[in-house]
Amino acid sequence: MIEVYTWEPNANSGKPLFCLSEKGVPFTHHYVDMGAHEHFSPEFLAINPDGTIPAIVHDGFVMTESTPAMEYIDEVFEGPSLRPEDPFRRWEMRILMRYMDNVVAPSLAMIASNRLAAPRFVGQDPAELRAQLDRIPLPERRTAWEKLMFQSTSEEEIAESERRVAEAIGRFDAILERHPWLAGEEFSLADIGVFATFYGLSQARPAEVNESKTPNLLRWLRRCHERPALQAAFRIGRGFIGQRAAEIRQQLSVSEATVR
Ligand SMILES: N[C@@H](CCC(=O)N[C@@H](CS)C(=O)NCC(=O)O)C(=O)O
Repeated sequence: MIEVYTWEPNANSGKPLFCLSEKGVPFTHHYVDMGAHEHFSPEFLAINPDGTIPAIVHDGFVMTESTPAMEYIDEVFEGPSLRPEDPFRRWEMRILMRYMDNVVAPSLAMIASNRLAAPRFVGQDPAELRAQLDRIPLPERRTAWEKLMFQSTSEEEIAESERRVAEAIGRFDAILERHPWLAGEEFSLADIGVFATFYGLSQARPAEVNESKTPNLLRWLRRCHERPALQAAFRIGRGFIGQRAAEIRQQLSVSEATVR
């Protein structure tokens, strides 16, 4: 039996959900409400002491890193293979997932959280904020939250994150000019890893991601959004990411797949 603890089908939480859906593997889903700080609750910390999501538990074996967890799922369960057979393509898949996890996703998260989360802390009691920080187990997450809570992210840091995201958009568009999917001719975990964070890019960054500047990336986004398994996975959760995904499909003229 496989149990998956995630927030909405978005970013790291989206990865195992998209992967399991693509493979057609049944699983038990537990919603962890990040807005209510449930990832720092004693119940969740007993599963993942780092207090990060997702967590995936297979027959008692706990996985807390979403990218290796996807490789595990692909290896252990039946269903279509999501890793290229060819060693070079598999290497490319892994390099792209690493680039996404280490460089691109943290940059996008920094930009989004400074825009959306940081303003919410203005005027709040500093002692209360410090108490909230004390509950965060990982020092790097604590530092990131401290910067948000006390608005101390520098303009240079934001600019560097913007530069990294712009570079990634160009890099992915160039790769997708050569083949339909990120690691070659077949859909793979690299597509899931990037799509989980990039699915809304044409809506969030229309000046950068559009028909004239990034035609290949846009075609790929449409191709991903068309996949019935990804559409189905967007329906997991409380609905607000699912609603957003539906709006993006409409904007991209992607039709709704038959409900499975
Ligand atoms: N390397 C981990 C990262 C997990 C992670 O950072 N998840 C975010 C949500 S996308 C999280 O739990 N953040 C908690 C926080 O910032 O407090 C993975 O890939 O699973």
